[in-house]
Amino acid sequence: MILGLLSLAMSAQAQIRLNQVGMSPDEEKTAVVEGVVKASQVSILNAQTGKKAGGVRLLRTATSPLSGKRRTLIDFSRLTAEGDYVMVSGRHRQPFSVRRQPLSGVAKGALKAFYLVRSGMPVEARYAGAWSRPTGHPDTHVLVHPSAVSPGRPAGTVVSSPGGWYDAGDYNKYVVNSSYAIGLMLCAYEQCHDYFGTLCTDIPESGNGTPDLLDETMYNLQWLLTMQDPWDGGVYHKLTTPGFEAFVMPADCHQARYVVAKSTAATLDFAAVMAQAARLFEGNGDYPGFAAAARNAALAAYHWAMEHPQAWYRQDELNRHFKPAVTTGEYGDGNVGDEWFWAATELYLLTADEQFMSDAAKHQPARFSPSSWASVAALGSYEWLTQCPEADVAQPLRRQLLAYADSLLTAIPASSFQTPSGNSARDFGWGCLGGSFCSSGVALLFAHRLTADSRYLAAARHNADYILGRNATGYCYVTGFGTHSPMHPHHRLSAADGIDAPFPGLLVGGPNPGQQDNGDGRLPYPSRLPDESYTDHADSYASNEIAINWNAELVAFIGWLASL
Ligand code: G3I
Ligand code: 9MR
Repeated sequence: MILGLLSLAMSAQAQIRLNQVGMSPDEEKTAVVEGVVKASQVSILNAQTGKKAGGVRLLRTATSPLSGKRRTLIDFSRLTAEGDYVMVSGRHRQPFSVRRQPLSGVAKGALKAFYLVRSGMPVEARYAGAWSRPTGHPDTHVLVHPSAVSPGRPAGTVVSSPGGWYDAGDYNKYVVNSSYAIGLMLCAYEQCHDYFGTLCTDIPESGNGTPDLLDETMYNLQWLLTMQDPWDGGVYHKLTTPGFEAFVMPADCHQARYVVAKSTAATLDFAAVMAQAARLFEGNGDYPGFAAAARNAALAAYHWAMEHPQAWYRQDELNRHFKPAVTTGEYGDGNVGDEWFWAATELYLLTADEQFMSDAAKHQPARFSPSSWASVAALGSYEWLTQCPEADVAQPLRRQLLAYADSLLTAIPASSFQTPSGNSARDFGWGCLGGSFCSSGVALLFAHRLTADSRYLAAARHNADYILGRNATGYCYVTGFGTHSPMHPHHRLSAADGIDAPFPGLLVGGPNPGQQDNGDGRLPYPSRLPDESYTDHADSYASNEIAINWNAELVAFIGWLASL
Protein backbone atom coordinates (compact mmCIF):
# COMPACT_ATOMS: atom_id res chain seq x y z
CA MET A 1 0.00 0.00 0.00
CA ILE A 2 2.68 2.48 1.10
CA LEU A 3 4.83 1.42 -1.81
CA GLY A 4 1.90 1.99 -4.15
CA LEU A 5 1.30 5.50 -2.82
CA LEU A 6 4.99 6.28 -3.06
CA SER A 7 5.28 5.28 -6.67
CA LEU A 8 2.09 7.22 -7.45
CA ALA A 9 3.58 10.35 -5.90
CA MET A 10 6.82 9.85 -7.79
CA SER A 11 5.23 9.31 -11.15
CA ALA A 12 3.03 12.37 -10.62
CA GLN A 13 6.19 14.45 -10.71
CA ALA A 14 7.57 14.53 -14.21
CA GLN A 15 11.17 13.43 -14.31
CA ILE A 16 11.76 14.65 -17.83
CA ARG A 17 12.17 18.38 -18.05
CA LEU A 18 11.78 20.23 -21.32
CA ASN A 19 10.11 23.21 -22.90
CA GLN A 20 6.43 22.27 -22.66
CA VAL A 21 5.18 24.99 -24.99
CA GLY A 22 6.98 24.08 -28.17
CA MET A 23 10.28 24.15 -30.04
CA SER A 24 10.86 25.20 -33.62
CA PRO A 25 12.17 22.67 -36.15
CA ASP A 26 15.59 24.28 -36.56
CA GLU A 27 16.46 25.18 -32.96
CA GLU A 28 18.77 23.42 -30.54
CA LYS A 29 16.62 21.07 -28.43
CA THR A 30 17.59 19.87 -25.00
CA ALA A 31 15.80 17.78 -22.39
CA VAL A 32 16.93 17.01 -18.87
CA VAL A 33 16.24 13.69 -17.18
CA GLU A 34 16.56 13.47 -13.41
CA GLY A 35 19.30 11.07 -12.40
CA VAL A 36 21.88 9.36 -14.57
CA VAL A 37 20.53 7.40 -17.53
CA LYS A 38 21.93 6.18 -20.82
CA ALA A 39 20.76 7.74 -24.09
CA SER A 40 19.43 4.33 -25.03
CA GLN A 41 17.03 4.57 -22.07
CA VAL A 42 15.41 7.68 -23.52
CA SER A 43 13.22 7.63 -26.58
CA ILE A 44 10.90 9.87 -28.50
CA LEU A 45 7.59 8.58 -29.79
CA ASN A 46 5.22 10.16 -32.25
CA ALA A 47 2.19 11.07 -30.12
CA GLN A 48 -0.34 9.96 -32.72
CA THR A 49 1.19 6.75 -34.03
CA GLY A 50 3.23 5.71 -31.00
CA LYS A 51 6.10 4.95 -33.39
CA LYS A 52 9.67 5.79 -32.48
CA ALA A 53 10.73 9.17 -33.81
CA GLY A 54 14.42 8.94 -32.86
CA GLY A 55 16.98 11.70 -32.80
CA VAL A 56 18.15 11.34 -29.19
CA ARG A 57 21.79 11.62 -28.12
CA LEU A 58 23.52 12.05 -24.79
CA LEU A 59 24.84 15.56 -24.32
CA ARG A 60 26.44 14.98 -20.91
CA THR A 61 25.59 14.43 -17.28
CA ALA A 62 25.78 17.24 -14.74
CA THR A 63 25.79 17.72 -11.00
CA SER A 64 23.85 20.70 -9.67
CA PRO A 65 25.95 23.11 -7.62
CA LEU A 66 22.71 24.07 -5.85
CA SER A 67 21.42 20.66 -4.80
CA GLY A 68 24.10 18.13 -5.66
CA LYS A 69 21.50 16.33 -7.78
CA ARG A 70 22.78 14.46 -10.79
CA ARG A 71 21.02 14.85 -14.08
CA THR A 72 21.31 13.67 -17.66
CA LEU A 73 21.17 16.15 -20.50
CA ILE A 74 19.73 14.86 -23.74
CA ASP A 75 20.10 16.57 -27.09
CA PHE A 76 17.37 15.97 -29.64
CA SER A 77 18.09 18.74 -32.11
CA ARG A 78 18.03 16.17 -34.90
CA LEU A 79 14.28 15.93 -34.50
CA THR A 80 13.20 18.55 -37.01
CA ALA A 81 9.85 17.29 -38.29
CA GLU A 82 6.89 19.26 -37.01
CA GLY A 83 4.53 17.23 -34.85
CA ASP A 84 3.40 16.17 -31.39
CA TYR A 85 5.70 13.79 -29.55
CA VAL A 86 6.25 12.12 -26.21
CA MET A 87 9.65 11.69 -24.61
CA VAL A 88 9.86 8.49 -22.61
CA SER A 89 12.38 7.42 -20.01
CA GLY A 90 11.50 4.37 -17.93
CA ARG A 91 7.97 4.98 -16.68
CA HIS A 92 8.18 8.72 -17.17
CA ARG A 93 6.58 10.39 -20.17
CA GLN A 94 6.62 14.01 -21.19
CA PRO A 95 4.65 15.32 -24.18
CA PHE A 96 6.06 18.11 -26.34
CA SER A 97 5.70 19.55 -29.79
CA VAL A 98 7.87 20.78 -32.62
CA ARG A 99 6.33 23.49 -34.76
CA ARG A 100 6.90 26.81 -36.37
CA GLN A 101 6.40 29.98 -34.30
CA PRO A 102 6.16 27.97 -31.06
CA LEU A 103 6.38 31.04 -28.82
CA SER A 104 3.81 33.28 -30.46
CA GLY A 105 0.99 32.09 -28.18
CA VAL A 106 2.93 32.90 -25.02
CA ALA A 107 4.03 36.29 -26.37
CA LYS A 108 0.46 37.21 -27.20
CA GLY A 109 -0.92 35.81 -23.95
CA ALA A 110 1.66 37.69 -21.91
CA LEU A 111 0.70 41.00 -23.50
CA LYS A 112 -3.02 40.24 -23.35
CA ALA A 113 -2.66 39.69 -19.59
CA PHE A 114 -2.20 43.45 -19.20
CA TYR A 115 -5.70 44.01 -20.54
CA LEU A 116 -7.03 41.45 -18.09
CA VAL A 117 -5.50 43.32 -15.14
CA ARG A 118 -6.68 46.78 -16.13
CA SER A 119 -8.29 48.69 -13.31
CA GLY A 120 -11.04 51.28 -13.44
CA MET A 121 -12.95 49.95 -16.45
CA PRO A 122 -15.13 46.95 -17.11
CA VAL A 123 -13.15 44.08 -18.57
CA GLU A 124 -15.54 42.78 -21.21
CA ALA A 125 -16.39 39.17 -22.03
CA ARG A 126 -15.89 39.70 -25.76
CA TYR A 127 -12.18 40.39 -25.05
CA ALA A 128 -11.66 38.55 -21.78
CA GLY A 129 -13.96 35.53 -22.05
CA ALA A 130 -14.46 33.91 -18.66
CA TRP A 131 -12.21 36.50 -17.00
CA SER A 132 -14.56 39.41 -17.64
CA ARG A 133 -15.57 41.53 -14.64
CA PRO A 134 -17.30 44.81 -13.82
CA THR A 135 -15.39 47.99 -12.99
CA GLY A 136 -13.65 48.23 -9.66
CA HIS A 137 -11.43 50.90 -8.16
CA PRO A 138 -12.67 53.84 -10.24
CA ASP A 139 -10.08 55.98 -8.39
CA THR A 140 -11.95 59.16 -9.18
CA HIS A 141 -11.98 60.08 -5.49
CA VAL A 142 -8.44 59.62 -4.23
CA LEU A 143 -7.19 61.39 -1.11
CA VAL A 144 -3.86 63.17 -0.92
CA HIS A 145 -2.09 61.42 1.95
CA PRO A 146 -0.57 63.73 4.58
CA SER A 147 2.87 62.58 3.36
CA ALA A 148 2.12 63.98 -0.07
CA VAL A 149 0.65 67.45 0.47
CA SER A 150 1.90 70.53 -1.38
CA PRO A 151 0.77 74.16 -1.30
CA GLY A 152 -1.21 73.41 -4.46
CA ARG A 153 -2.79 70.31 -2.94
CA PRO A 154 -3.23 70.80 0.81
CA ALA A 155 -4.34 68.09 3.24
CA GLY A 156 -7.77 66.73 2.39
CA THR A 157 -7.49 67.44 -1.32
CA VAL A 158 -9.33 64.92 -3.48
CA VAL A 159 -7.80 64.02 -6.83
CA SER A 160 -8.87 61.79 -9.71
CA SER A 161 -6.39 59.15 -10.80
CA PRO A 162 -8.33 56.51 -12.75
CA GLY A 163 -7.19 53.63 -14.90
CA GLY A 164 -3.85 51.88 -15.16
CA TRP A 165 -2.97 48.27 -14.40
CA TYR A 166 -3.12 46.61 -11.01
CA ASP A 167 0.46 46.04 -9.94
CA ALA A 168 0.44 42.39 -9.05
CA GLY A 169 -1.43 40.09 -6.71
CA ASP A 170 -2.55 43.27 -4.95
CA TYR A 171 -4.78 46.08 -6.24
CA ASN A 172 -2.46 49.02 -5.77
CA LYS A 173 -0.73 51.09 -8.44
CA TYR A 174 2.96 51.91 -8.01
CA VAL A 175 4.78 54.47 -10.16
CA VAL A 176 8.24 52.87 -9.97
CA ASN A 177 7.03 49.50 -11.16
CA SER A 178 4.55 50.84 -13.71
CA SER A 179 7.14 53.07 -15.34
CA TYR A 180 9.62 50.25 -15.57
CA ALA A 181 7.05 47.83 -17.02
CA ILE A 182 5.97 50.31 -19.69
CA GLY A 183 9.55 51.38 -20.42
CA LEU A 184 10.73 47.85 -21.03
CA MET A 185 7.80 46.98 -23.29
CA LEU A 186 8.30 50.19 -25.28
CA CYS A 187 11.97 49.29 -25.56
CA ALA A 188 11.04 45.87 -26.96
CA TYR A 189 8.63 47.58 -29.33
CA GLU A 190 11.44 49.80 -30.60
CA GLN A 191 13.63 46.75 -31.24
CA CYS A 192 10.96 44.52 -32.79
CA HIS A 193 8.93 47.15 -34.52
CA ASP A 194 7.51 44.90 -37.22
CA TYR A 195 6.53 42.13 -34.85
CA PHE A 196 4.99 44.19 -32.05
CA GLY A 197 3.65 46.67 -34.60
CA THR A 198 1.30 44.00 -35.93
CA LEU A 199 0.74 41.78 -32.87
CA CYS A 200 -3.01 41.79 -32.25
CA THR A 201 -4.22 40.96 -28.74
CA ASP A 202 -7.91 41.62 -29.36
CA ILE A 203 -8.47 44.49 -26.94
CA PRO A 204 -11.03 47.29 -27.22
CA GLU A 205 -8.50 49.49 -29.04
CA SER A 206 -7.57 46.81 -31.62
CA GLY A 207 -8.37 48.12 -35.06
CA ASN A 208 -7.47 51.74 -34.40
CA GLY A 209 -4.34 52.97 -36.16
CA THR A 210 -2.07 52.16 -33.21
CA PRO A 211 -0.36 48.82 -32.48
CA ASP A 212 -1.97 46.96 -29.57
CA LEU A 213 1.23 47.05 -27.52
CA LEU A 214 1.20 50.85 -27.68
CA ASP A 215 -2.52 50.98 -26.91
CA GLU A 216 -2.00 48.75 -23.89
CA THR A 217 0.86 50.85 -22.53
CA MET A 218 -1.21 53.97 -23.19
CA TYR A 219 -3.83 52.69 -20.77
CA ASN A 220 -1.23 52.83 -18.03
CA LEU A 221 0.52 55.97 -19.30
CA GLN A 222 -2.71 57.92 -19.00
CA TRP A 223 -3.02 56.87 -15.39
CA LEU A 224 0.64 57.66 -14.79
CA LEU A 225 0.16 61.24 -16.00
CA THR A 226 -2.33 61.78 -13.17
CA MET A 227 0.31 60.84 -10.60
CA GLN A 228 2.19 64.11 -11.09
CA ASP A 229 1.40 67.01 -8.80
CA PRO A 230 0.78 69.84 -11.28
CA TRP A 231 1.86 72.29 -8.61
CA ASP A 232 5.53 71.32 -8.60
CA GLY A 233 6.08 68.45 -11.07
CA GLY A 234 6.89 65.90 -8.35
CA VAL A 235 5.41 62.43 -8.76
CA TYR A 236 3.67 60.42 -6.05
CA HIS A 237 5.32 57.13 -5.25
CA LYS A 238 2.09 55.15 -5.33
CA LEU A 239 -1.69 55.08 -5.25
CA THR A 240 -2.76 52.66 -2.56
CA THR A 241 -5.07 51.57 0.19
CA PRO A 242 -3.42 51.85 3.62
CA GLY A 243 -3.30 48.04 3.97
CA PHE A 244 -3.63 45.23 1.45
CA GLU A 245 -7.20 44.30 0.52
CA ALA A 246 -8.60 40.86 1.27
CA PHE A 247 -8.87 38.26 -1.48
CA VAL A 248 -12.05 39.75 -2.97
CA MET A 249 -12.99 41.08 -6.39
CA PRO A 250 -12.35 44.77 -7.17
CA ALA A 251 -16.02 45.68 -7.10
CA ASP A 252 -16.11 44.47 -3.49
CA CYS A 253 -13.22 46.66 -2.33
CA HIS A 254 -14.22 49.77 -0.44
CA GLN A 255 -11.14 51.01 1.44
CA ALA A 256 -10.11 54.62 0.88
CA ARG A 257 -7.33 55.08 -1.69
CA TYR A 258 -4.50 57.60 -1.31
CA VAL A 259 -1.68 59.05 -3.31
CA VAL A 260 1.35 58.79 -1.05
CA ALA A 261 4.67 60.71 -0.79
CA LYS A 262 6.59 61.99 -3.80
CA SER A 263 9.92 60.27 -4.33
CA THR A 264 13.02 60.85 -6.44
CA ALA A 265 12.96 57.32 -7.82
CA ALA A 266 9.31 57.48 -8.90
CA THR A 267 9.77 60.96 -10.37
CA LEU A 268 12.83 59.98 -12.42
CA ASP A 269 11.25 56.75 -13.67
CA PHE A 270 8.20 58.80 -14.64
CA ALA A 271 10.40 61.36 -16.45
CA ALA A 272 12.13 58.57 -18.36
CA VAL A 273 9.04 56.77 -19.51
CA MET A 274 7.12 59.95 -20.34
CA ALA A 275 10.02 61.15 -22.49
CA GLN A 276 10.19 57.77 -24.21
CA ALA A 277 6.43 57.74 -24.78
CA ALA A 278 6.44 61.35 -26.02
CA ARG A 279 8.94 60.27 -28.68
CA LEU A 280 7.05 57.14 -29.69
CA PHE A 281 3.58 58.72 -29.72
CA GLU A 282 4.67 61.86 -31.58
CA GLY A 283 2.12 62.53 -34.32
CA ASN A 284 -0.12 59.61 -33.25
CA GLY A 285 -3.65 60.53 -34.36
CA ASP A 286 -5.37 58.15 -31.94
CA TYR A 287 -3.99 60.06 -28.96
CA PRO A 288 -3.85 63.71 -30.03
CA GLY A 289 -2.08 65.95 -27.55
CA PHE A 290 -0.51 63.08 -25.62
CA ALA A 291 3.03 63.52 -26.90
CA ALA A 292 3.10 67.21 -25.96
CA ALA A 293 1.62 66.53 -22.52
CA ALA A 294 4.08 63.71 -21.88
CA ARG A 295 7.02 65.88 -22.94
CA ASN A 296 6.05 68.68 -20.57
CA ALA A 297 5.40 66.21 -17.79
CA ALA A 298 8.81 64.59 -18.28
CA LEU A 299 10.63 67.92 -18.20
CA ALA A 300 8.77 69.09 -15.09
CA ALA A 301 9.49 65.80 -13.33
CA TYR A 302 13.19 65.93 -14.16
CA HIS A 303 13.34 69.46 -12.81
CA TRP A 304 11.66 68.38 -9.56
CA ALA A 305 14.14 65.52 -9.15
CA MET A 306 17.05 67.95 -9.55
CA GLU A 307 15.64 69.95 -6.67
CA HIS A 308 14.82 66.85 -4.60
CA PRO A 309 17.65 64.42 -5.30
CA GLN A 310 17.24 62.51 -2.05
CA ALA A 311 13.52 62.09 -1.52
CA TRP A 312 13.71 58.41 -0.58
CA TYR A 313 10.55 56.42 -0.10
CA ARG A 314 11.00 54.85 3.33
CA GLN A 315 7.71 53.51 4.53
CA ASP A 316 8.58 52.82 8.16
CA GLU A 317 9.87 56.33 8.56
CA LEU A 318 6.80 57.86 6.90
CA ASN A 319 4.58 55.84 9.20
CA ARG A 320 6.24 57.44 12.21
CA HIS A 321 5.10 60.85 10.99
CA PHE A 322 1.84 60.41 9.12
CA LYS A 323 -1.54 58.75 9.51
CA PRO A 324 -3.01 56.52 8.28
CA ALA A 325 -0.04 54.17 8.32
CA VAL A 326 0.63 52.57 4.94
CA THR A 327 1.75 48.93 4.83
CA THR A 328 1.50 48.01 1.14
CA GLY A 329 4.39 47.42 -1.30
CA GLU A 330 7.39 49.64 -0.73
CA TYR A 331 9.41 49.65 -3.95
CA GLY A 332 12.03 51.54 -1.97
CA ASP A 333 15.22 52.38 -3.81
CA GLY A 334 18.03 54.35 -2.21
CA ASN A 335 20.28 54.27 -5.24
CA VAL A 336 18.98 56.38 -8.09
CA GLY A 337 22.07 56.74 -10.30
CA ASP A 338 20.46 54.29 -12.72
CA GLU A 339 17.16 56.22 -12.70
CA TRP A 340 19.07 59.43 -13.51
CA PHE A 341 20.86 57.65 -16.34
CA TRP A 342 17.64 56.30 -17.87
CA ALA A 343 15.76 59.62 -17.51
CA ALA A 344 18.62 61.73 -18.91
CA THR A 345 19.01 59.27 -21.80
CA GLU A 346 15.34 59.41 -22.78
CA LEU A 347 15.22 63.19 -22.43
CA TYR A 348 18.28 63.49 -24.65
CA LEU A 349 16.66 61.29 -27.31
CA LEU A 350 13.50 63.38 -27.10
CA THR A 351 15.01 66.87 -27.06
CA ALA A 352 18.59 66.53 -28.42
CA ASP A 353 19.58 68.93 -25.63
CA GLU A 354 23.27 68.30 -24.89
CA GLN A 355 22.75 68.93 -21.20
CA PHE A 356 20.90 65.62 -20.97
CA MET A 357 23.72 63.84 -22.79
CA SER A 358 26.20 65.14 -20.24
CA ASP A 359 23.86 64.20 -17.35
CA ALA A 360 23.64 60.68 -18.77
CA ALA A 361 27.44 60.52 -19.04
CA LYS A 362 27.70 61.63 -15.41
CA HIS A 363 25.48 58.74 -14.28
CA GLN A 364 26.85 56.04 -16.57
CA PRO A 365 26.80 52.60 -15.03
CA ALA A 366 30.13 51.02 -14.10
CA ARG A 367 29.01 47.61 -15.29
CA PHE A 368 26.02 46.06 -16.97
CA SER A 369 23.19 44.61 -14.94
CA PRO A 370 20.00 43.19 -16.41
CA SER A 371 16.98 45.42 -15.96
CA SER A 372 14.61 45.18 -13.00
CA TRP A 373 12.27 47.61 -11.24
CA ALA A 374 15.13 48.69 -8.97
CA SER A 375 17.83 48.72 -11.64
CA VAL A 376 16.92 50.53 -14.83
CA ALA A 377 20.33 51.50 -16.24
CA ALA A 378 20.02 48.74 -18.85
CA LEU A 379 17.04 50.57 -20.35
CA GLY A 380 19.28 53.59 -20.90
CA SER A 381 22.14 51.45 -22.21
CA TYR A 382 19.90 49.74 -24.74
CA GLU A 383 18.86 53.12 -26.14
CA TRP A 384 22.44 54.38 -26.53
CA LEU A 385 23.56 51.12 -28.12
CA THR A 386 20.83 51.05 -30.71
CA GLN A 387 19.86 54.72 -31.26
CA CYS A 388 23.24 56.46 -30.87
CA PRO A 389 25.89 53.74 -31.16
CA GLU A 390 28.54 56.25 -32.28
CA ALA A 391 28.18 58.52 -29.23
CA ASP A 392 31.05 58.53 -26.74
CA VAL A 393 28.63 57.46 -24.04
CA ALA A 394 27.83 54.27 -25.96
CA GLN A 395 31.37 52.91 -26.22
CA PRO A 396 31.89 51.60 -22.67
CA LEU A 397 28.26 50.45 -22.59
CA ARG A 398 28.87 48.14 -25.50
CA ARG A 399 31.91 46.59 -23.79
CA GLN A 400 29.92 46.19 -20.57
CA LEU A 401 26.98 44.50 -22.23
CA LEU A 402 29.17 42.08 -24.20
CA ALA A 403 31.26 41.25 -21.13
CA TYR A 404 28.05 40.44 -19.28
CA ALA A 405 26.67 38.37 -22.17
CA ASP A 406 29.98 36.50 -22.47
CA SER A 407 29.93 35.66 -18.78
CA LEU A 408 26.50 34.10 -19.33
CA LEU A 409 27.80 32.03 -22.23
CA THR A 410 30.60 30.56 -20.15
CA ALA A 411 28.09 29.11 -17.69
CA ILE A 412 26.24 26.94 -20.20
CA PRO A 413 28.67 24.02 -20.73
CA ALA A 414 28.55 22.98 -17.06
CA SER A 415 24.95 24.01 -16.40
CA SER A 416 22.52 21.39 -15.11
CA PHE A 417 19.85 22.70 -17.44
CA GLN A 418 22.09 23.94 -20.26
CA THR A 419 21.10 27.50 -19.40
CA PRO A 420 23.10 30.72 -19.04
CA SER A 421 21.09 31.71 -15.93
CA GLY A 422 20.16 29.71 -12.86
CA ASN A 423 23.54 28.19 -12.10
CA SER A 424 24.17 30.11 -8.92
CA ALA A 425 22.04 30.65 -5.84
CA ARG A 426 22.16 34.40 -6.57
CA ASP A 427 19.94 33.83 -9.59
CA PHE A 428 17.03 32.79 -7.38
CA GLY A 429 14.92 35.06 -5.22
CA TRP A 430 11.75 37.12 -5.27
CA GLY A 431 10.71 37.57 -8.91
CA CYS A 432 13.76 35.74 -10.29
CA LEU A 433 12.06 34.30 -13.36
CA GLY A 434 11.48 37.78 -14.72
CA GLY A 435 14.52 39.39 -13.14
CA SER A 436 17.13 36.70 -13.79
CA PHE A 437 15.86 34.64 -16.66
CA CYS A 438 13.84 37.01 -18.86
CA SER A 439 15.91 40.14 -18.27
CA SER A 440 19.17 38.30 -18.88
CA GLY A 441 17.52 36.85 -21.96
CA VAL A 442 16.76 40.34 -23.23
CA ALA A 443 20.39 41.34 -22.63
CA LEU A 444 21.51 38.33 -24.68
CA LEU A 445 19.15 39.31 -27.48
CA PHE A 446 20.70 42.78 -27.53
CA ALA A 447 24.18 41.19 -27.65
CA HIS A 448 22.97 39.14 -30.58
CA ARG A 449 21.58 42.21 -32.31
CA LEU A 450 24.85 44.12 -31.85
CA THR A 451 27.18 41.34 -32.98
CA ALA A 452 25.07 38.85 -35.00
CA ASP A 453 26.85 36.14 -32.97
CA SER A 454 24.38 33.24 -32.92
CA ARG A 455 25.70 31.91 -29.59
CA TYR A 456 23.90 34.75 -27.80
CA LEU A 457 20.62 33.85 -29.47
CA ALA A 458 21.00 30.15 -28.65
CA ALA A 459 21.73 31.09 -25.03
CA ALA A 460 18.65 33.29 -24.85
CA ARG A 461 16.54 30.39 -26.13
CA HIS A 462 17.89 28.21 -23.34
CA ASN A 463 16.59 30.69 -20.76
CA ALA A 464 13.18 30.60 -22.44
CA ASP A 465 13.23 26.80 -22.24
CA TYR A 466 13.95 27.08 -18.52
CA ILE A 467 10.92 29.25 -17.89
CA LEU A 468 8.74 26.97 -19.98
CA GLY A 469 9.63 23.73 -18.23
CA ARG A 470 13.28 22.69 -18.44
CA ASN A 471 13.99 23.42 -14.82
CA ALA A 472 14.31 21.89 -11.37
CA THR A 473 10.60 21.88 -10.49
CA GLY A 474 9.16 20.82 -13.83
CA TYR A 475 6.72 23.72 -13.98
CA CYS A 476 6.03 25.75 -17.05
CA TYR A 477 5.92 28.99 -15.07
CA VAL A 478 3.46 30.85 -17.31
CA THR A 479 -0.19 30.32 -16.37
CA GLY A 480 -2.34 28.66 -19.01
CA PHE A 481 0.59 27.29 -21.03
CA GLY A 482 2.47 24.00 -21.04
CA THR A 483 1.48 20.67 -19.54
CA HIS A 484 2.13 21.59 -15.89
CA SER A 485 1.68 25.24 -14.96
CA PRO A 486 0.72 27.20 -11.83
CA MET A 487 -2.96 26.93 -10.90
CA HIS A 488 -2.96 29.03 -7.74
CA PRO A 489 -0.93 32.20 -8.20
CA HIS A 490 -0.95 34.78 -5.41
CA HIS A 491 -3.33 36.97 -7.38
CA ARG A 492 -6.50 38.39 -5.91
CA LEU A 493 -8.30 38.46 -9.26
CA SER A 494 -7.48 34.83 -10.06
CA ALA A 495 -8.33 33.67 -6.56
CA ALA A 496 -11.59 35.56 -6.07
CA ASP A 497 -13.25 35.16 -9.47
CA GLY A 498 -14.76 31.73 -8.83
CA ILE A 499 -13.06 30.23 -11.89
CA ASP A 500 -10.69 27.28 -11.35
CA ALA A 501 -8.16 28.31 -13.98
CA PRO A 502 -6.00 31.32 -13.12
CA PHE A 503 -5.79 34.33 -15.42
CA PRO A 504 -3.76 33.12 -18.41
CA GLY A 505 -0.46 34.54 -19.63
CA LEU A 506 1.01 35.43 -16.24
CA LEU A 507 4.58 34.68 -15.20
CA VAL A 508 4.89 33.78 -11.52
CA GLY A 509 7.73 35.11 -9.35
CA GLY A 510 9.45 31.74 -9.11
CA PRO A 511 11.80 29.85 -6.79
CA ASN A 512 12.78 31.99 -3.82
CA PRO A 513 14.78 30.44 -0.99
CA GLY A 514 14.07 33.57 1.09
CA GLN A 515 10.54 32.18 1.69
CA GLN A 516 9.55 35.53 3.24
CA ASP A 517 5.93 34.33 3.22
CA ASN A 518 6.61 31.26 5.34
CA GLY A 519 7.63 32.53 8.75
CA ASP A 520 5.27 30.06 10.41
CA GLY A 521 6.30 27.15 8.18
CA ARG A 522 2.72 26.71 7.05
CA LEU A 523 3.28 26.78 3.29
CA PRO A 524 3.95 23.52 1.45
CA TYR A 525 7.31 24.47 -0.06
CA PRO A 526 8.87 21.21 -1.26
CA SER A 527 12.37 22.38 -0.46
CA ARG A 528 14.63 25.24 0.56
CA LEU A 529 17.01 24.57 -2.31
CA PRO A 530 17.38 27.78 -4.33
CA ASP A 531 15.94 26.38 -7.53
CA GLU A 532 13.22 24.28 -5.92
CA SER A 533 11.92 26.75 -3.36
CA TYR A 534 8.64 27.27 -5.15
CA THR A 535 5.10 26.37 -4.18
CA ASP A 536 1.99 26.71 -6.29
CA HIS A 537 -0.01 27.99 -3.35
CA ALA A 538 -2.22 31.08 -3.39
CA ASP A 539 -0.70 32.35 -0.14
CA SER A 540 2.84 32.19 -1.43
CA TYR A 541 3.50 35.79 -2.36
CA ALA A 542 7.26 35.26 -2.21
CA SER A 543 7.32 32.51 -4.86
CA ASN A 544 3.94 32.47 -6.58
CA GLU A 545 2.78 36.06 -7.01
CA ILE A 546 2.42 37.64 -10.43
CA ALA A 547 3.38 41.23 -11.27
CA ILE A 548 3.39 43.66 -14.20
CA ASN A 549 7.17 44.08 -14.17
CA TRP A 550 7.73 40.34 -14.52
CA ASN A 551 5.09 40.11 -17.24
CA ALA A 552 6.70 43.02 -19.06
CA GLU A 553 9.99 41.12 -18.90
CA LEU A 554 8.18 38.11 -20.31
CA VAL A 555 6.61 40.14 -23.13
CA ALA A 556 9.94 41.72 -24.07
CA PHE A 557 11.86 38.47 -23.95
CA ILE A 558 9.43 35.97 -25.44
CA GLY A 559 8.01 38.52 -27.88
CA TRP A 560 11.47 39.28 -29.21
CA LEU A 561 12.25 35.56 -29.57
CA ALA A 562 8.91 35.02 -31.28
CA SER A 563 9.71 37.80 -33.72
CA LEU A 564 12.84 36.07 -35.03
O1 G3I B 1 18.92 43.42 -3.29
C1 G3I B 1 19.05 42.35 -2.36
C2 G3I B 1 20.32 41.56 -2.64
O2 G3I B 1 21.43 42.39 -2.43
C3 G3I B 1 20.35 40.34 -1.72
O3 G3I B 1 21.45 39.54 -2.03
C4 G3I B 1 19.08 39.52 -1.88
C5 G3I B 1 19.03 38.33 -0.93
O4 G3I B 1 17.78 38.16 -0.34
O5 G3I B 1 17.96 40.35 -1.62
C6 G3I B 1 17.85 41.45 -2.49
O6 G3I B 1 16.73 42.18 -2.12
C7 G3I B 1 15.48 41.64 -2.46
C8 G3I B 1 14.78 42.65 -3.32
O7 G3I B 1 13.47 42.24 -3.56
C9 G3I B 1 15.52 42.83 -4.64
O8 G3I B 1 14.73 43.31 -5.65
C10 G3I B 1 14.72 41.34 -1.18
O9 G3I B 1 15.32 40.28 -0.50
C11 G3I B 1 13.29 41.00 -1.53
O10 G3I B 1 12.55 40.87 -0.35
C12 G3I B 1 12.69 42.07 -2.39
O11 G3I B 1 11.45 41.65 -2.83
C13 G3I B 1 10.56 42.63 -3.35
C14 G3I B 1 9.21 42.43 -2.66
O12 G3I B 1 8.26 43.29 -3.25
C15 G3I B 1 9.26 42.72 -1.17
O13 G3I B 1 9.58 44.03 -0.94
C16 G3I B 1 10.44 42.38 -4.83
O14 G3I B 1 11.65 42.75 -5.49
C17 G3I B 1 9.29 43.20 -5.42
O15 G3I B 1 9.10 42.80 -6.74
C18 G3I B 1 8.02 42.98 -4.60
O16 G3I B 1 7.03 43.80 -5.11
C19 G3I B 1 5.71 43.60 -4.64
C20 G3I B 1 5.19 44.95 -4.19
O17 G3I B 1 5.93 45.39 -3.09
C21 G3I B 1 3.70 44.92 -3.89
N1 G3I B 1 2.96 44.35 -4.97
C22 G3I B 1 3.40 43.01 -5.31
C23 G3I B 1 4.84 43.02 -5.74
C24 G3I B 1 5.31 41.65 -6.20
O18 G3I B 1 5.52 40.75 -5.18
O1 9MR C 1 -0.73 40.37 -1.23
C1 9MR C 1 0.46 41.02 -0.85
C2 9MR C 1 1.47 40.96 -1.98
O2 9MR C 1 1.00 41.69 -3.08
C3 9MR C 1 2.82 41.47 -1.52
O3 9MR C 1 3.80 41.20 -2.49
C4 9MR C 1 3.23 40.81 -0.22
C5 9MR C 1 4.52 41.38 0.34
O4 9MR C 1 4.39 42.73 0.61
O5 9MR C 1 2.23 40.95 0.74
C6 9MR C 1 1.01 40.37 0.38
O6 9MR C 1 0.11 40.57 1.43
C7 9MR C 1 0.30 39.76 2.55
C8 9MR C 1 0.89 40.55 3.69
O7 9MR C 1 2.18 41.01 3.38
C9 9MR C 1 0.94 39.71 4.95
N1 9MR C 1 -0.38 39.18 5.26
C10 9MR C 1 -0.94 38.38 4.20
C11 9MR C 1 -1.06 39.19 2.93
C12 9MR C 1 -1.59 38.32 1.79
O8 9MR C 1 -2.88 38.02 1.98
